[in-house]
Amino acid sequence: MSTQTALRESTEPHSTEAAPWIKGIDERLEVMSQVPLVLSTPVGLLAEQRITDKKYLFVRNIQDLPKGMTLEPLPLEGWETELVGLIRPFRVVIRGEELLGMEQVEYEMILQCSGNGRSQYKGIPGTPWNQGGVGNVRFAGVPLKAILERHNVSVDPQVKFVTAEGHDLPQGLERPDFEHSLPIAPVLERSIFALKLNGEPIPGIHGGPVRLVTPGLFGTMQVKWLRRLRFETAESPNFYHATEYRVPLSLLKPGENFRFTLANSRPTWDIRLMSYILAPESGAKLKAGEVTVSGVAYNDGSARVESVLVSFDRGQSWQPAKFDVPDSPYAWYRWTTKANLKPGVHEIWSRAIDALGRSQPLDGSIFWNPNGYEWTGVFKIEVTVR
Ligand SMILES: Nc1nc2c(c(=O)[nH]1)N[C@H]1C(S)=C(S)[C@@H](COP(=O)(O)O)O[C@H]1N2
Ligand SMILES: [Mo]
Repeated sequence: MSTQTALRESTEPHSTEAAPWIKGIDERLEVMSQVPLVLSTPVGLLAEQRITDKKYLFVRNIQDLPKGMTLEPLPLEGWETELVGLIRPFRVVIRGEELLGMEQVEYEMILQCSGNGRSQYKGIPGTPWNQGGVGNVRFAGVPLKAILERHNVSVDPQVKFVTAEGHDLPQGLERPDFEHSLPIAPVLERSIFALKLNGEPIPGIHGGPVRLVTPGLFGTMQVKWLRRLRFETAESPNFYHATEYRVPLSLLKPGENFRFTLANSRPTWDIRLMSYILAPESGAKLKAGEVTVSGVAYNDGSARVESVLVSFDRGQSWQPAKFDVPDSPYAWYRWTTKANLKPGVHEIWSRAIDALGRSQPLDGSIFWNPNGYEWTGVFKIEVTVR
């Protein structure tokens, strides 16, 4: 067995033995793994509010931080994050307390695991995400740029990536530690040392007291329990960055073998265009007549979502949904539409299109990739009308 295979298996497994429920989290969240903790949100719960409450927000740990297994905040006092690498001075320590006195910015934004929707690609190992690895939240904190300025840090022009590490450690010695490299441009433009989630100190389970947050990027890039940032010329060769959480640059056939290299693949950085039907839920039984269908849509924030189309006849015809444009480009758009449904079984599909002409493929499997990331296919539910 190659090392690579051994490592791949180590990320799947997930123990399902009972562990104490985290106090305050809604008990309808589905446990996908106990160790490390992975909780998925039934999508119907997301329909209730524009901002996803912490009690409904999905949890995706690759590594647990023992003291972070709580919905309560962790103390900011004494928390330190170091900056190292190709910077001058060559090592700078940022203390939690100093961040409180600095100007804060807030982003309403999508938090979404890049493995969300994985179970729709057929036959892929790994956490079998349905569609519950997503939420729309507000993260607030201090821009990294302001922190660099305050400490008179100069970043070498050769720096292309910032690699972020958390205080969490791998579950076993045979496993590598989790980290990710982010491109320097969005990091300097919009990354924050986030201190707050939805207006309150970030809960331990969501990466408090300090999390590196960069709106527009997938969840895995939002490194929790921030311990260190490395300013580097190259992407990290770390397993979670160089093999996992990557997609091929070319389209593959489902099941095709692929050996990831840094050159033939890219990290799951930018959030993919998506739409969801949140109500009714798939499997619902409805009364014949007028039915209201509602959901959300979003992309990476680089262009407006221009339309959300809904089909009741498996894509033969589409009707435009009404939607609100959020103030933040990184937040989700909430949409709604109505239709008259006759008795029978109906599929309802939703599809977003953005200002860059990007759209959700009718068959999402055309983006099949070995680890099943970045599902971007048309969202489909089935309902029974009586
Ligand atoms: N330090 C650290 N950061 C992490 C992780 C982790 O295991 N350790 N999991 C990542 C993944 S894969 C996702 S999808 C998001 C999930 O964020 P949440 O648990 O707050 O919902 O956190 C990311 N940041
Ligand atoms: Mo993730």
